[in-house]
Amino acid sequence: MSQNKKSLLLNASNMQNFPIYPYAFIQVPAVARRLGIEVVCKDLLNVPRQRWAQTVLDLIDHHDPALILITLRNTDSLTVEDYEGGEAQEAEGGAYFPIERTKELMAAIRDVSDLKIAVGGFAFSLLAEQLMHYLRPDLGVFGGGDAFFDHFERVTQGEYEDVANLLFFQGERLFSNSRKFFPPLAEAEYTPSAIEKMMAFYESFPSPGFLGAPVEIMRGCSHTCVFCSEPYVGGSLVSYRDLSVVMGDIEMLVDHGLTQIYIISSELNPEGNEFVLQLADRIRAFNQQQPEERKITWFGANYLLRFREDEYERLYRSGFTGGWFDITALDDENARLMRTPYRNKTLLTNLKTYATFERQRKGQPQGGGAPGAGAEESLDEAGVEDKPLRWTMFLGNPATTSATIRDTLRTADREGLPKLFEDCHISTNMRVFDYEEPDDATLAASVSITPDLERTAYQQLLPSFAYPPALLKKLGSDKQITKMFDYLEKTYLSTKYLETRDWHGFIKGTANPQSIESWAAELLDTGRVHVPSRLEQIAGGTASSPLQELFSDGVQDEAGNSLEIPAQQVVDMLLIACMQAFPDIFTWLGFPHTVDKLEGTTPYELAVTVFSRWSTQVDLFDDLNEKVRPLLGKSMQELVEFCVLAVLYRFNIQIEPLYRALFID
Ligand code: B12
Ligand code: SF4
Repeated sequence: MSQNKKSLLLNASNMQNFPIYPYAFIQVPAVARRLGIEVVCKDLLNVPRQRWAQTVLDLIDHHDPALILITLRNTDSLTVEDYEGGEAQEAEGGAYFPIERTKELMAAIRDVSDLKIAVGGFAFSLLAEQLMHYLRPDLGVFGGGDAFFDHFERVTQGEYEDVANLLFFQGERLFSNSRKFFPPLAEAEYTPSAIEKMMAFYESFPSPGFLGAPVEIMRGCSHTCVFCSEPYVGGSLVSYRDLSVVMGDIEMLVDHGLTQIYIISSELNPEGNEFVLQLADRIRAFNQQQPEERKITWFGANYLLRFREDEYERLYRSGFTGGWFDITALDDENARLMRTPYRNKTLLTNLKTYATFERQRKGQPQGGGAPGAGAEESLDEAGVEDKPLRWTMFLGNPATTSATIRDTLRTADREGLPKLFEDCHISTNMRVFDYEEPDDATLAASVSITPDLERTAYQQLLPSFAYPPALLKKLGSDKQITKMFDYLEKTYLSTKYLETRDWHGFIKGTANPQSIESWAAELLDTGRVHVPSRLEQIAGGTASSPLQELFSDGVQDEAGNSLEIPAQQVVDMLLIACMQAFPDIFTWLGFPHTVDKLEGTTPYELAVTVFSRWSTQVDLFDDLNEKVRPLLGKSMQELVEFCVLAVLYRFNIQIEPLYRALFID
């Protein structure tokens, strides 16, 4: 009797609001194909759950498989916002619980079939033993399925010994065979029919759509960052794929009209830049020989921030469109505890190189013209997106304390980083898993979320998030941590806060036309102010109509122009005149007292000044009032108060007692 060499591969772990064609649907059949085994793939995302059993039955009737395979890609989304807050409640199809969906799929299969079920995939591998008990499949496969398919015939006959990476039950006892990390496939992974199926999937899921065809170039990572499970699942030895094979897969994709490639690896450069630069050169050489519609662009999942400017040029000239990098903090102690491969000595230079290069690429000011000028291809071919220049940090990690943040803010400011980035994103917490052996403090600071979206004590099979224990103690709740990081990322780590200034709202909330007119008149009387004609107009009442307009209900003037700029001009004018009239008061406050100083100050510098003397805004204003009362009349006292508020608002300084330790040792 000839051996049945077919199996079904199902996926119930896709994400409703972020569907991707699982790369396992390309890789698993490719590994099996070498041994003459056919794998038929089916993603269940667009099949209603009540029809899963029937769908499986139809597939079994049609294909007569020997085994049913399931891929479990993600344990959860790793993002707490997907489980808490309004959006989670309203998520189409419910919040994202792929382990639960996979359990439901197991039950649906068991309802209609006695075939053995084998579960594998990244998430399964991460929690293999626990998931064997929870899902109760017949077999589990850790990591690569190479040995599983090498011994497919034996496995289907129930002979499991010596099959690397296999987990199975005998009675109630769970056996877990020795583990082996397999390198990426040495042969082509794609076939024309696999490509067609992938594109049919994206046709049925237009949003967010096709992000690029995945092509693996290397596997494993030699680093051990605490927040990352990739070395645990992929191994600590980096194995490289032959670039000719990689290019073969890419060419096949291009032949099918797919020119957008998603390069798969743990990092593009875990052991140095040379390999990925060689890939860039190969792609560039390929692109040079292609007509426009066949030139490829490629995105690299993650990369370590270790490229020189000329190396970035080499990458981007080949159609590279970027990737992510994972920094925890600008603090070596935190980096050491989180085991990241970054230390400030080189990280700061590399961050600046990155920011400078990106700014040039986007044609923003900051040295030089567009890089690559005179090069054979313009970098613009890589597609210069109009997104803000952003950096990200895993600052909400278990090792973070107030001191970590203080060092990070101080270093960022000293190095001028906030001015280089238009945005910053800080992860406020970290997904916890048992394999990392979290300490008691981390476990006590962890929350797990049930499928009913209730919080419960830590259980790693549920989406589980640890907030920094030291910050929880200091700030009192995870909400406060989120609020604080949101504030820091906008104000002290990027220029984002500038976009959120609302000067029209500010002036309406802190002054009125009469007060402004009398301030202007009194300022002129001091004789110490270099008077802009507009201030004279305001003082003389001739500007009263535009001034009245600022305080009307609308946000636009009669001609339909925004009132934001006129509002800011009036505030600036009053502030500058006030600094000229009463420089001693500004000096006493430690605030800038000239235009140059105002423009040269950073939010961080001002925050340090403020927090070195006051912990609340009330304290600051009490002291200020005491200082100015004997010196100035009522109206000028109010003006000074208005100007101090304007300076605090301009730099987005929030004088919260809890934030003091982030600036002052
Ligand atoms: C590229 C990538 C993306 C890209 C995908 C682009 C694309 N076109 O495919 C994008 C950015 C879209 C993405 C999105 C997400 N991703 Co992602 N992604 C990756 C990355 C870097 C590679 C994924 C990949 O394709 N790997 C190759 C595949 C095939 O590996 P695999 O699934 O493990 O399968 C192998 C084996 O397990 C085996 N196998 C698989 N199944 C089975 C079954 C059987 C029976 C057998 C025998 C064998 C077997 O065969 C494969 C070859 O060895 C990984 C990290 C990494 N380096 O792996 C993260 C990773 C998988 N992503 C992750 C996450 C969390 C997500 C998101 C949930 C993020 C989010 N909040 O939106 C979404 C999920 C989207 C979705 N619908 O599933 C996490 C999952 C961690 C976890 N604990 O669950 C990872 C591990 C990143 C990380 N370090 O945390 N991702
Ligand atoms: S270097 Fe990257 S892939 Fe490697 S462990 Fe750290 S985060 Fe994970």
